Amino acid sequence: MLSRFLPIACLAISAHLVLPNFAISQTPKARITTAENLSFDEWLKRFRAEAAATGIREDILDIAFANVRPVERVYQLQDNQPEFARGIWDYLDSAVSDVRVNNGKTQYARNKTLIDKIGREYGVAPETITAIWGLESAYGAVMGDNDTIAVLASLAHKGRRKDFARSQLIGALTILQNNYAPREALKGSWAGAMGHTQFIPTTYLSHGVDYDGDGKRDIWSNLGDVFASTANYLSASGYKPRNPPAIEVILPEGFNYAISDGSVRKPLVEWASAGVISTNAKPLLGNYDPNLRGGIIVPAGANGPAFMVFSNFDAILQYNRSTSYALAVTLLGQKIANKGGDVVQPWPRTDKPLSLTQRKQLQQALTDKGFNPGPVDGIIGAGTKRALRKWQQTQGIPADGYASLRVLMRILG
Ligand SMILES: [Ca+2]
Repeated sequence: MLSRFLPIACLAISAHLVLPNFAISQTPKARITTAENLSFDEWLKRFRAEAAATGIREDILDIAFANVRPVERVYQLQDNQPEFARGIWDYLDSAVSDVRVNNGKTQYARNKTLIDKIGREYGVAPETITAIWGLESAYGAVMGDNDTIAVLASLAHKGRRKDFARSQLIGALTILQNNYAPREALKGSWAGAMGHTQFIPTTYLSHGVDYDGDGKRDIWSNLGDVFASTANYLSASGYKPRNPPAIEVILPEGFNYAISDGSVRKPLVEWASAGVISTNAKPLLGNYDPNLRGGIIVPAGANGPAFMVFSNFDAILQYNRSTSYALAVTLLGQKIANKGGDVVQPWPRTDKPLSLTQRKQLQQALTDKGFNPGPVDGIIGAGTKRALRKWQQTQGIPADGYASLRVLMRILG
């Protein structure tokens, strides 16, 4: 899964605080693996031959790799797993800060005609387009100025995700060969995400849009291309206009937390009759489509806020496979549009995040007890949470899948 790789590392380096965009379309599987012990120049020679075999022209390869040298720091960034995970409330504090909200309102007002028009054409709420723009690049302020070809070549030469980087590098070369962007424009994050939208090359190729029709898909400086590319990707991921991505809800006493992973989807009317109520001034029924199918998530466990998530939340997750990210886009968008966005129920801010060692201890304990959380790698992903829920059910405690110190103490006995 994508979430098992870079997003964790990126929390630590986040110049622009957001998890960069790793939501990608299916990437072609690399056909030829490269040897770890080749020098960069030997690797490049071999790679150029492979790229040529896929149809990339020699003159494009010459232009692409002129003066390209390996970028050593990408390997540290890639391997940087933080000692302490952040609580989602810390992430949201920065992702949905007053500064980002106010900048979002200013930027939306400044570009309202264009964003509204593109929103109508693609069927995406203007505030969702604006919020993604705000999270991906702080509204274009932080796009990264790494040379995309150089960082991708470095990651394709060595490291943990060579095949992924290699397919992105072929994508970047295809961008040049298709003349969608000039060589000097290909800049972005250390991991290959580019421009205002932080698209990786394969996403750019599959969903980038030349909105103004000048022949370029300019996600670095043309805001029409930027907004249309974002809206096009969301629309292709199943985004539907008029429905919210998520709303905060209060769960009834005795709620079965085993289904609080968002996977059980029911019509809103059924949740309402089961006692789920809205936290804002709008009651659940009468303000939303009663047949809208939603699922429940509790990102910080049973002692934190609960949200009902809808298909538009899933579409945002295609952009970046992180619940925190999708929630941030939702709340930031609601605030930009003056449609709420304040979380009413308190986050468990006194919970200390588990250290890397403690996260591994938890996974090891779940493994030892036969709950199969997957690899003991300190990354609390879907597998660990599923295993934790199963163990919690055997203990008769809320099966919220939330990895807290309390739960660790209990499982260690
Ligand atoms: Ca264009």
